[in-house]
Amino acid sequence: MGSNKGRRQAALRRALERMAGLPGTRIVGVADFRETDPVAAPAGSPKFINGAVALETELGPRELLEALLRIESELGRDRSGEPKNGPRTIDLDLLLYGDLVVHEPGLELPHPRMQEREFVLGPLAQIAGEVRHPVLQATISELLGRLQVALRTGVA
Ligand code: PH2
Ligand code: MG
Ligand code: MG
Repeated sequence: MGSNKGRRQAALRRALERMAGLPGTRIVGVADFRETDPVAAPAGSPKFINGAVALETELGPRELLEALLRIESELGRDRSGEPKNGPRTIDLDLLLYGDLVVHEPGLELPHPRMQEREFVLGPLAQIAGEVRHPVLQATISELLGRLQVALRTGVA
């Protein structure tokens, strides 16, 4: 979850409430919100608040993705005219869905860039550190450790 426009914390909290209200869905983990510097975003973009949430759900991956996109628009996200990675009131990305590997238009699982992004792996490691990435075959904590070394040594 991320927000870098408007009332960022409030948007994340409202998104959590909406996710908890989805049919057949409950929240089983919520990472602390944290402020992060924008990555791969237009110059001068405001800082983000990022978080991560673990859900148990009876919704399939497509249904869940559609539900997340619907929550984004209900919370006021307007994608029309939004530059690529431009400021957004709320961004809800599906990172993992169990061990599922999917490459379909509009749905990629695991999220193809999650291992390159500290703002993703940091919160995710807090709630799912021992979960294994089904393609990279490393835990989220291991991926975070590797990324931090790469960022420190300038290899990334
Ligand atoms: N999301 C992006 C691009 N860059 N940077 C941070 N810090 N946090 C994000 O959530 C984020 C980003 C695309 O969705
Ligand atoms: Mg998104
Ligand atoms: Mg995103």
